[in-house]
Amino acid sequence: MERAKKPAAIPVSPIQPTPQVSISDDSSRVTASLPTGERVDILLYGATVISWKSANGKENLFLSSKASLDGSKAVRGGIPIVFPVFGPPKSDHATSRLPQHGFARISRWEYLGKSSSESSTLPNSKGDASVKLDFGLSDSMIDSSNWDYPFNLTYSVTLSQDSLETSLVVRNTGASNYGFQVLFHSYLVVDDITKTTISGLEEAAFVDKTQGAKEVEPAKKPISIGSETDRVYTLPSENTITVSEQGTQRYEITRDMLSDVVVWNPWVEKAKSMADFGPDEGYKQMVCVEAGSVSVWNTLDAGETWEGQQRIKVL
Ligand code: TA6
Repeated sequence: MERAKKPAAIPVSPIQPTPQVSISDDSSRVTASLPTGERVDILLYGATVISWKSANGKENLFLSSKASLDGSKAVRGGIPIVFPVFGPPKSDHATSRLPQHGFARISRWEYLGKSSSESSTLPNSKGDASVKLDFGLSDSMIDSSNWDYPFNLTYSVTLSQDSLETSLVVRNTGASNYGFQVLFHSYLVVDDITKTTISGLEEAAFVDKTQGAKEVEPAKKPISIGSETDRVYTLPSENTITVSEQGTQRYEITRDMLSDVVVWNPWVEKAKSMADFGPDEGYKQMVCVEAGSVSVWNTLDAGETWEGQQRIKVL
């Protein structure tokens, strides 16, 4: 017999799909994906992002076909972390015994965990819109014979539906101050470098490393690339950088506390000269647009903290 007054069913919202995070069986890499299909892969070696795919499966980061992914050397591609020195070590400085671009990209970081955004309650929501992965590196984890300044780094990678954010927190855990440089060495995929332009730098002076670090006045026009290009632009973090192809915007890079932007393409000869750069023609499908703070030494007093961040949005 039916009960006279059966209580109404309790409305239960459908379980929202959530981001998935996994660690490889050999504990060498962390993978995160959103319910909508975006995905990021990060090696614990160097906390190097080696792949960032949009929901349609399109790869946004260039990774050399000859890149070492076994921890034997810095990864040629993705987003290597440059810290505490950019470029060759400076002879008269605390970084003088470090390798080019410092130790962060060639150290094994630890995975600290994940956090995801609140599930969207909007109708037809596709679940969590982002996931943040944290990684840590400290002086106890490196060979301090070449850098004996106590530090603690926390590197965060946030995957959202239309962007990837990387941020670095630097803590001086020692008793004396020191200076550091930092940069996210992002290798972006393009279809054809000869049809690519970079805007947002028109008003910025730059140092041209292909001309012996010559200081060059602002070009007053978007950058196009037709030869080896290796430039350090200095401009306020508020300026957005846009990478376009055949007039269509492809990436937008915004920055916080990172007042330099390096633009690099090795072109034919330099690409061939790098044993881990492949294929030889690969320079046609990539451009490095690197947000950093490298034209000054960022000084941290004992106990102080510094944070810098970039966001690469796919347009
Ligand atoms: O960011 C540009 C740059 O400093 C270039 O001068 C070139 O050396 C590039 O980095 C790659 O450096 P790497 O040490 O990874 O070979």
